Amino acid sequence: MKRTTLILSLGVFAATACTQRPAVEADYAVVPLPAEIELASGGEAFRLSPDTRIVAADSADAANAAFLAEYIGELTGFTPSVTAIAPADGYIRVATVGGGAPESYVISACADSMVVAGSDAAGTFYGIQTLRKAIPGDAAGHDVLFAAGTVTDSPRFGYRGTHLDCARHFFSADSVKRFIDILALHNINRLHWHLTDDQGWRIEIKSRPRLTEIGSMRSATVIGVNTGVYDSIPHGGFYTQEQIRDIVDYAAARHIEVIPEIDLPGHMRAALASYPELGCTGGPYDVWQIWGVSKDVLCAGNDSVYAFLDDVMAEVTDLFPSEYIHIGGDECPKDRWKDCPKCRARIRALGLRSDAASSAEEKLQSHIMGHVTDFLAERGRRVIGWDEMLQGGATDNAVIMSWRGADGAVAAARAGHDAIIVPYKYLYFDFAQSTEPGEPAGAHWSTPVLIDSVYAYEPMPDELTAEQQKHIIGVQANLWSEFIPTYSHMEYMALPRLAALSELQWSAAPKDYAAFGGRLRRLARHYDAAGYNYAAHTIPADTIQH
Ligand code: TNX
Repeated sequence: MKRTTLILSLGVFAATACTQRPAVEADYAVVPLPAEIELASGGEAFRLSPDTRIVAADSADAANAAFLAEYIGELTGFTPSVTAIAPADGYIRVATVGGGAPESYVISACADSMVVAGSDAAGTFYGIQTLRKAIPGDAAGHDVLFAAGTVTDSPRFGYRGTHLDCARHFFSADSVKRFIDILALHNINRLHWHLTDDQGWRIEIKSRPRLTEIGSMRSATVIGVNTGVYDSIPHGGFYTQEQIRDIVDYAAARHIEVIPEIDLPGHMRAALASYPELGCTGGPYDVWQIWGVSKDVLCAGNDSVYAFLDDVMAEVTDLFPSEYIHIGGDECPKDRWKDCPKCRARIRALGLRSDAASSAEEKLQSHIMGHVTDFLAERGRRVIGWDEMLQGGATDNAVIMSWRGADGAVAAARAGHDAIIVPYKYLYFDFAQSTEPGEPAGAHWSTPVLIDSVYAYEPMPDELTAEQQKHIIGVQANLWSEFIPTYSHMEYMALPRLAALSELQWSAAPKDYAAFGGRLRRLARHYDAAGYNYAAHTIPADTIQH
């Protein structure tokens, strides 16, 4: 209520006190909703105009300030200059001041100036995102009035992820950068980059050139849901190591860590097509042209497979400085291992026996995952794996990504593992976003994921104790690409559901779908300004009588 009154009075101010240029009013209630917005009633607003300067004292602040200048330029048409010394008034100071929770910030506004103060460089960046989103998306040609007051904010979860599958369909390096910009707009700080799968290998590995020479190209793709009819159009592409370094840097500048996924020991058919000796039968294999779960997986009894994984991971860790490396572990049928003399011998040599909890083959999978985990641990990295990792027993330090529901996260947290919440019913954005006729299709094996159910989802399992809940380190949405062949379609699947995701990840406020709708409608003007492709019809309409 207080806010509404103030905005009305600002309106009067805008009409009476403005100079020649018309002004629009900023609104701090953005997506995701900041923890505290306190307006100074009666305080005069700060006016952002072409005369405004951005002040940054050092080079780290200047990097953040450059983003703010660019965002203001995109929205208003004028790009403020960045200076080291503050003028008497009419400036926005951007400063990382230390203290406070990680990634937190305070914005304060008064008539003379604004300050965006972060606890760390990421916090300052999120303050800038809030300031940016507070500006109406259709502010072109206008000054902007920021109500006097304070915004104090920090995130609920430290790991705020989105996954992008570039293996089933390849998206260009420029598209991936555009996607990273979208993540930044939503305060998302991890890109889980799915780079390898049965249908394509997308990361250049210099010591194993056939992975991209052969494995990055499939000669045709099945039409629809494994209909038996093929399009006879070759599909392929991969990221060179140079492109990958560039993407990692681009993301890091936006405080996003790129976590690569090399999915193993299943989902490896593109690698098997490149190096058939890595499979139990020796092939031949093709880069898969259909969807689903392939029975052909890496042979876990073959020493050269372990050497292969070491070689791949050596280059992966060289390219990606991320704290985590995702090593998959999902959907690995054991059919081939059961019949393979090398796998049988390895099971015997390791003394693996089936018991009530897991089969000998599941334990063999834990063995190969453990090998990679140890290799990565020696290089200071932690692994993330899909919740199937729990089946044969996961290594202590592994983070479990719970996709088949929240049960995997609950089991993981109880066993002392960190976990990330990604249940497909709520957070798989490759499912359609509405039930309307004509809704662009996505994955088909579950029901559509509607934005209101995403928003309403509470990610923290309440069956965990407070101590166990500390193991739930974050929340993520996944965008698989079997049925999403173009980047533009992918962007549409992501938006606006990423807005609801970002509220789960960032905000601890009680749910209020109507209020979220208002914030989302304003955010959608930013989508328009940036030219993003999004499902506008899923945004709740404004039902309040004005
Ligand atoms: C399940 S989630 C998969 C993916 C598919 C996805 C399609 C997971 C670990 N495995 O391989 O792409 O469903 O929705």
